[in-house]
Amino acid sequence: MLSIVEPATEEVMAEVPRAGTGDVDSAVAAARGAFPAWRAVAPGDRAAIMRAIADGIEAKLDSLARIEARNAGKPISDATGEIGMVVETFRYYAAGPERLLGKTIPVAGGVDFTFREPMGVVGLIVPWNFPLAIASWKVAPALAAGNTVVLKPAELTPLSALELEKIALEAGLPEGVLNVVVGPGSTCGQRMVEHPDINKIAFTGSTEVGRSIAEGAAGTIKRVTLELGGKSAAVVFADADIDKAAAAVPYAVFGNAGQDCCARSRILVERSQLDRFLEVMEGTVKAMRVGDPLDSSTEMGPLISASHREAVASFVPDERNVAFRGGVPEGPGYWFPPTVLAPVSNTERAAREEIFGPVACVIPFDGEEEAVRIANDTEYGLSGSIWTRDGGRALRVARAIDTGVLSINSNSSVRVSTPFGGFKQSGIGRELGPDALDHYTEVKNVYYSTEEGS
Ligand code: TAP
Repeated sequence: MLSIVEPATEEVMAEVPRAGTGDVDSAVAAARGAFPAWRAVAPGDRAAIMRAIADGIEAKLDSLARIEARNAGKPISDATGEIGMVVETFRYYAAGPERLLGKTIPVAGGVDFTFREPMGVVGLIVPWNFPLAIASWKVAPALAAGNTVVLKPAELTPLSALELEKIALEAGLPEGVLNVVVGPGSTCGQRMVEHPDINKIAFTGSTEVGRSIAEGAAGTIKRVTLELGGKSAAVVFADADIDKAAAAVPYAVFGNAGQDCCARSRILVERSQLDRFLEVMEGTVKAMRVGDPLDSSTEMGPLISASHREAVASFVPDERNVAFRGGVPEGPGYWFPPTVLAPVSNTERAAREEIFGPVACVIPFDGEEEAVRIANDTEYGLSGSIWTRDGGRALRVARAIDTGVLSINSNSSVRVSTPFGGFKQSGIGRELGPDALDHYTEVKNVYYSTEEGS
């Protein structure tokens, strides 16, 4: 059995059976068996089942949010928003089955047209930071396109995925179409990657594991989409509303206790406004409410585990570079205070590696060219923000930064209807929006001869 721990209390909140590679094989066999019938379900009927799943999740929104808040240690207000997004994601992709449109292409001697076919069995591997939200970004388009699914949640946070499996069955999803396997990545995840009967792997997690998945998938030429790490920049120009930016930007690093691939953990501030920016930011960070995830006023919870807290702490070995910090509760829980390092050079370890915790690096710059150079001086390219009142500059810099998702005068990263994913070592492919369906279908081209007698 696998003990599921609540990071805010360090207590076991549930025990679940732990799968091995044989369970992966059984899940793949079930998914393979269910595929012909599921792909043949009429598009309107598939859409109706997707909508029923959304309704089922919505009916259990409060209990799912509570599971997520306790198991992932995230504030209940965030968890409630995330489960709301899961509902929205299933509703959005419920339109998918009836919109998998092909093309007709002018050719000589006949008619040529394309179909968007399901891939078959898709293996979905997700992390612990946004457990059900990230699972839904994959499960919903995969099912909409007519695939069957083997879903592996992170061992630390499997409870909401197990609930989803039950809700989907109650909503009318046929047996075998969605199969949740709770087991370690090193065995069960690896088996999925190598399994000859899985046609595609969609993965969210670290760049290191993403690399091993790309290698493992090569053996069977599996399709692979990867959503990986980030080291994104919030670029604050001197002409921005500095007070507004300094009050907002901390939430783009300390949200989800920094365990967010989109965290803008490098805060680039134009040198002439550095002092004012830090002054306002300090007030915001010190006032941040860090504590019980189930308290509706909490803004930041604990880290996911003791070992992860150790990894985060290694980026702050002493107080030398610490400009200021927020507070944490006393007692049990994997707490780490919101911490701001300043001034930091972009060559330092804390500015180069993904910390995945509540540690922000404030990096001064002089002028637009240097801002773009520093923002791009990273192996990652997932998200980012630009804070300025100059519209032309906002668009110039947005085009110049090599990253998949940018927001101007905002921390926003993810919406159900817009594409999300990374440049460079932050990943391959896009989730959400209309683009995601492309990643769960193969294009088939058919030529029909119109020659006489054919
Ligand atoms: P990982 O250690 O990469 O784990 C992610 C998932 O992969 C888990 O389900 C894990 O299983 C599984 N896994 C581990 N080793 C595997 C292997 N060899 N083969 C197949 N699967 C394997 O990441 P994490 O620590 O959970 O999450 C943090 C990372 O995810 C950060 O780098 C973060 O940036 C990234 N992330 C990215 C995004 C996007 S959208 N780009 C979103 C969230 C997080 P177990 O944990 O159960 O063993």
